[in-house]
Amino acid sequence: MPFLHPSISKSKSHVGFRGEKDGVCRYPSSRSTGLYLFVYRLLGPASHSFTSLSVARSKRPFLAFTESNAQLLAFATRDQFDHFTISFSEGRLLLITVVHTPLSMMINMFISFLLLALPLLTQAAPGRGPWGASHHAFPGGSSPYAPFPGKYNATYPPCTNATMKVRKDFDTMAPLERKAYTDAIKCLMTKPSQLDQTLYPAAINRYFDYAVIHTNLTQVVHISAFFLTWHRYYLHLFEQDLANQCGYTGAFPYWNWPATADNLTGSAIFDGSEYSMSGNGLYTNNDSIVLSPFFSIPHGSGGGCVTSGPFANMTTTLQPVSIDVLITGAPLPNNTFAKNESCLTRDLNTYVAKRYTNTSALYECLETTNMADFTTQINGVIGSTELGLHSGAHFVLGSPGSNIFVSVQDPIWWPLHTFLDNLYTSWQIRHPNVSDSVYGTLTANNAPPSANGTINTLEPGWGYFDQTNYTIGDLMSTTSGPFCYRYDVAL
Ligand SMILES: [Cu+2]
Repeated sequence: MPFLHPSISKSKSHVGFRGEKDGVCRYPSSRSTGLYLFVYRLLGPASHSFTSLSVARSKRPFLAFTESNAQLLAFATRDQFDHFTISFSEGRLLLITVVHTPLSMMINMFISFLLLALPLLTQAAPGRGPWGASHHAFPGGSSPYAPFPGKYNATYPPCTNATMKVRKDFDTMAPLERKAYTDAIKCLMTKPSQLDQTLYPAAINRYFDYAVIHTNLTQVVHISAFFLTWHRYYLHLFEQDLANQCGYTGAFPYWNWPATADNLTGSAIFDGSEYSMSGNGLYTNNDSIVLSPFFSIPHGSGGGCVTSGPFANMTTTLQPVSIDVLITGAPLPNNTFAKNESCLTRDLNTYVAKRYTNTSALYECLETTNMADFTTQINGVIGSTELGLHSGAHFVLGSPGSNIFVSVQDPIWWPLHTFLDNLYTSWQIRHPNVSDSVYGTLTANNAPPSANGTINTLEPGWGYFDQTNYTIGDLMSTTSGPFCYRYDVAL
């Protein structure tokens, strides 16, 4: 295989380059839309390994991969950079791909499979490499991946019982407090979007900015090491936004899945009154829901537009994205952020609620003793024939709430995920010795393959809502750093 000097070859759909000698490659993204950047080190004999790599960027740091043998070194989505510069020396077998059309999906998948096959075709790289655990692989500490200096939390006031907020079960909140919460969400839907409307036409207001940012990062922050802490901070940002933009200072509620599983539409959260989170969708005679060739579930009792409660006749804009995109690590389809207006739909599903989000499933999850088992109880195993607790809660809702990419459009998403955060928090309290565990890699379902996350891994950010360089470890305690809250009842 010939190895090229730093060079760039560009076609309509794909830009890739690889190099073996010192050099710099620069590629601007300013005139392109839908860009995804993947930086790979191809596995090969150690004598040909890189001695340095730096990625300059002007918007967000790339995810850092410092473990040896890491195949995917960096990955960035379109809103995380506006140009990048790669410089390397004594390098070999580096491949950078910039992807921005549907054709690219095939190319990138091909590259991923090639990478998986490479260790078999070449001598495996030894355990120690230039990206071995040490940060000293980046001389002078100039690496964008180096830990940021100083602890951010010096700037936060101490969290005391007096300042700690308490998050509550939606069904136990006073009706007027529930209505104040949904009023605040509706207020956020009247605030203008801050996103580029040419890139994100679906972002019709500030509320949908949250949905778009979540969609854009879905392939990094689910079924990955970031999942629990990224969502914890994302909830926190939304809670703060309800206060800052819309004056809501009440409790940030959760949807108690097992408590409502037996009687969804009879519970305060789904009864369709003005004090609820809106009720079921109108009944439509849908087919059963096929999750894989071996796994389908009966449809729920709705399926059509939501016509009751605070979110009656609400408009959604993002159409569902296939779960295959998450499973394969393919780029998001080009039309992901197109404005596809429709009514908010729900298909409340008692079968799923009783089967996957019942009380015994909850305690089975809480009693797991390590993060790997906890994660499996929450999310199940993609492609298997069971759902986890959290994935089950999403499938209680029907579309769009069941779609991992675009579920944020249904406002019930916030209480749903707040309960997941309660579950995470309660598990941490029950298992203090492993409460700071991290499980998973830096890409959803490890596609494309990536390194394991650690407490020192930088979070991928929350779009424009927050650019702070938090590590996973920074977001593990609900009573330190940026957080100061607890739940009314520990599970
Ligand atoms: Cu999510």
